[in-house]
This record gives sequence, structure tokens and C-alpha cells, in this order.
Amino acid sequence: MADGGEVKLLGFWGSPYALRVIWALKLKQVPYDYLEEDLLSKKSSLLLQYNPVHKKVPILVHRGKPIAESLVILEYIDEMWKQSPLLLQDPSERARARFWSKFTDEKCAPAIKAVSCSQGEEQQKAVLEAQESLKTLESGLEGKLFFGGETINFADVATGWIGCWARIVEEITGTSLIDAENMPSLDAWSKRFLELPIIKQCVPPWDKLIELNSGFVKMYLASSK
Ligand SMILES: N[C@@H](CCC(=O)N[C@@H](CS)C(=O)NCC(=O)O)C(=O)O
Repeated sequence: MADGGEVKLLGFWGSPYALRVIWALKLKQVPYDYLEEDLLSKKSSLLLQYNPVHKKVPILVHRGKPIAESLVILEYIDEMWKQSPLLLQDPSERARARFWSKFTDEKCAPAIKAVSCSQGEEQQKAVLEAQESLKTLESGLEGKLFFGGETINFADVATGWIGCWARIVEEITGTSLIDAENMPSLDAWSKRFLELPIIKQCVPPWDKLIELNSGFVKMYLASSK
């Protein structure tokens, strides 16, 4: 490897945050060892040692140094391995990509989660809020094929999982979040992105994702009774 460093990724197969890091490593053809964490029963001592602040995956370990928080990891990967840049040269384009990545984590992800963790009237309200966030995210595409324009960039890699997870929540809850009629650009972008072979091959099997997330929802609803 050009930098001579060893790369490890601590992840969990069903984690969308780990998935975006895997996408970045694959796009840049950076070889790495993957260490699967058992988040459901016991976190490893390595995870606790490497991310004592949040105790979460993903964690990238490069030359023995841990880096936590997936968006921070994406920036690190892009700075460390220059091939196939995710952030473009133009500062305003870089800012735009960071803006929509942050918006996804701060607005869309919690809004989608709220739909899966609610029922009845509360869920109907959560659906409207999630649709509003997703519609706003769609405006970030500005009519382009990808957030990066003709090709994918940082924001596509950071945000791409939203399409997949919105569909999971739609299937589990019987709701509609990304409606092709109301959000044609977001719907098309999401399908276009997830169909790219290098992206598609990293996405866990649909049935396993449904089973895992249905389990989370059942556990959450039972504990909140
Ligand atoms: N903001 C974090 C979120 C990471 C996160 O939520 N990871 C989950 C898996 S999807 C986790 O490790 N959960 C363990 C826990 O909450 O105890 C990031 O972007 O890396």
C-alpha cells in the first residue's frame, strides 16, 4: 500500500454508518481488515478502548490510531488516500457536500427512526416530518444525477444509505416515506446510487436487514410500554 499503513475497520454488519465507510474504502480500493462487533450482546474491549467517548462503531484504525464518527472517518479516508477524491477541489462544493451529509445525520436519520419507533397518530406525525426532511434533502440534488453532479461524491457516499433505510422502515411500518410521485428526484437518485455495482455489492441482504430492524422496532416498542 502506498502509505505502508495497516487499516482495520470495526463495524457491525447492519450499521448504515459502517456501510458508508465501507463504500469509501471500496471506492478508493484501500485494503482493510474487517472486525465484526457484536453490538447485540457484548461490545469488545477493543471497541471500548478505541472509542471510549461514544462506544459506537464504525471505528477506523490506521497505523494503530483509532478514528471514530463516520463522517470524520470519511474525511480522514479522503485526505489519506487521494485516489478517486470524494471532496472536490472547489471550497464551495466541499462545503455543499458537508452540508447535506450533516443534514442527513441531524435531520433525516432521526426523522426516519422516529417513524419506526412510533405508532398510531404519533407515527402519522413522524411520517410527515420524515417526508419533509427527505423533500428538503431532495432539493440538495439540484436536478443533478448525484450530489456530486455526473458522478458520486462525499455527500452521495455519506447520504446514500438513507434510501435503503427509508425503504426498510417503509416495509416494516407499512408507511410511505420516499414517494416517487412527490420526490421523483430523490427516488431516482437513491435507486441510481444503490444500483452502482461497487455500492450494491456492499449492502447487506434485504431479508436480513428487515429481520434485524423489525427486531429493533419490536424491542423498542415493548420497552416503551
Ligand atoms: N454518529 C455516529 C453514529 C454511529 C452509531 O450510531 N453506531 C451504532 C451502530 S449503527 C452503534 O455503534 N451503536 C451501539 C450503541 O449505541 O451502543 C457515526 O456517524 O459514526
